[in-house]
Amino acid sequence: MQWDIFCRVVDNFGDIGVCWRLCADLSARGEQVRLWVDDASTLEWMAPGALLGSWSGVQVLDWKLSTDPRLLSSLSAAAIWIEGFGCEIAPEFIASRAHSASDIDQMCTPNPIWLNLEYLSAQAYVERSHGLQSPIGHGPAQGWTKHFYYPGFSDRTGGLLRERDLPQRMARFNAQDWLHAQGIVRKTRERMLSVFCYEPPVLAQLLKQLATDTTPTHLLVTSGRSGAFVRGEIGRLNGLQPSWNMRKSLSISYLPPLSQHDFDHLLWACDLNFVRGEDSLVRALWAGKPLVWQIYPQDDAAHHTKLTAFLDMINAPVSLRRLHAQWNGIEPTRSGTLLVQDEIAAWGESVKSSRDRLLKMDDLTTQIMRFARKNR
Ligand code: TRH
Repeated sequence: MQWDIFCRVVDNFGDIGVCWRLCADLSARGEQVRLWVDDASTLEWMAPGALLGSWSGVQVLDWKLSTDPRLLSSLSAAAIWIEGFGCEIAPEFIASRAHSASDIDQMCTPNPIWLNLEYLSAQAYVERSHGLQSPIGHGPAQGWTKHFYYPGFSDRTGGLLRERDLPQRMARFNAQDWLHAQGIVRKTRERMLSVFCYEPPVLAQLLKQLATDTTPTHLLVTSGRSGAFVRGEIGRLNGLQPSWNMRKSLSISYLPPLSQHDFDHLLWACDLNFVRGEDSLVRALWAGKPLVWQIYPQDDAAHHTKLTAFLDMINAPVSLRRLHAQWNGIEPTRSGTLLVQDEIAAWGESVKSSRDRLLKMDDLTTQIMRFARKNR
């Protein structure tokens, strides 16, 4: 089938990250995908080759072209349209499809299945809203129907993105080799922590704890906002308390932007993963290692309820909930230990048992493809 997927990049990497992953997964299953995106620059490192057309089955197109009458008149009609995260398809694009076909053609080329792919949440409303219809009441597509499509963590949702070859990739993975290829040396007894975050208020507290811990720690800090914040906090600590890492228990490596494949490898190579947003959270679940999530903050603090729903879903132990409250600035900063070594194994168990349950569910791509076939 031919798919048109639409993505507008709001900020950060999540919108394009999820849309790209879906495109790549569909193409791996033999589908033909056009990705219309208003800012594709992130793909240069997230999916090397994507912009050059070297991913067979996926064509990346500038959003602006979705209003270009000449291009539109030459497009093959897609069976499915997917709007990523509430972005709205250009009226010109819709009109072109609605007006282009004569009545006879319309019979051969039915209206596209039109999905609005929503943000991931473990909250109860997701099950209620998944699959709801939204009839189009005006404009050239009047009479057509859009469906809300909710990813999620239960059988009554659209599921989670998970490529079919993920278990084989994980089985083949060798952490030591991968770290070595990145130029990272893991010292004996060293615990590896990945850091992908916004600006957690207790980061300096965590750094200080790790610097005095008897277990040596190596932080692998991702590029962009996370790297900038970690560097800033370290600069501040150096100024205030130059001897804060005197014991050298803490080592830090700053990573370049990684491809999505390598981002997975990072999570698989570490003993504990700090992740943020939604896509990296799902990848950290698949990694099956203890994880700490910095949720994307919303102005009305709606993310507090969303965070609790996730922690309930993974049946998080009390100590992990406490750390999440602090890492996300929901609870005021308290002095003391953030990472209690004895507790970390229990955090890993809650992630692993959730992963085992989630692996039994059909993944998002399988479910969308089934939905599309059923509704054609
Ligand atoms: O970047 P994010 O914070 O994205 C956020 C959230 O999705 C949020 O809900 C949304 O509203 C906001 O963007 C606009 O976190 P997320 O969702 O984990 O996406 C990160 C993506 O970046 C993910 O696909 C992994 C990828 N990535 C790499 O491929 N390489 C890297 O080096 C890094 C750091 C990330």
